[in-house]
Amino acid sequence: MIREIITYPNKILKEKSKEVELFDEALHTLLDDMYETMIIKNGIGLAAIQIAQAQNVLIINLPNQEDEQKKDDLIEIINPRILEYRGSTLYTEGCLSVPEFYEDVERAEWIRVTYHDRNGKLIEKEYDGLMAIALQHEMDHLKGELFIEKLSFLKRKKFEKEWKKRLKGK
Ligand code: QAP
Ligand code: CO
Repeated sequence: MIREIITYPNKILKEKSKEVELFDEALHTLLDDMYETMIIKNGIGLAAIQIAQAQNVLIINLPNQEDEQKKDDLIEIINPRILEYRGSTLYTEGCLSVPEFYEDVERAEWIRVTYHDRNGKLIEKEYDGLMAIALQHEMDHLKGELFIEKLSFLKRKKFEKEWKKRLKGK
């Protein structure tokens, strides 16, 4: 089922998500709905809070080297923890909850994480490149944070100006 994506400045996006306790059918339905919703909206990552579910659940589905987005490459992440950060990198980020705005954000370039899959199996992995960036972006959603809150003062001003202009236009 396709769900509605919550957009800025909806206060739901500020909620802190809670740990998943049960790896049951309800969780599987949530993950399936998140995937359907993300794909229809042309996303590569989505956190559950973006469809108003305050649970520590996120999905990431990066395009492959041929630039095709394959469901085989979908990563479902439950209750993630970052154990270690290394380096830093700059990437022009976007977010389905802040449509049509993109800006450079600085993040760690390498992370070591643990998380659970949809069946509750514990996984430990290291990520770099776009996967590391996407995972940090999505994990910020679980804390109630958006990428626009990580911008420098001047870039944040630029965002506020653009957003106000857009509200007037609509
Ligand atoms: C998070 O972002 C992310 O404004 C996922 O009009 C960010 O899927 C992962 C999107 C940076 C890696 C790097 C945004 C689609 C999708 C828009 C997204 C839009 C249509 C954003
Ligand atoms: Co986002």
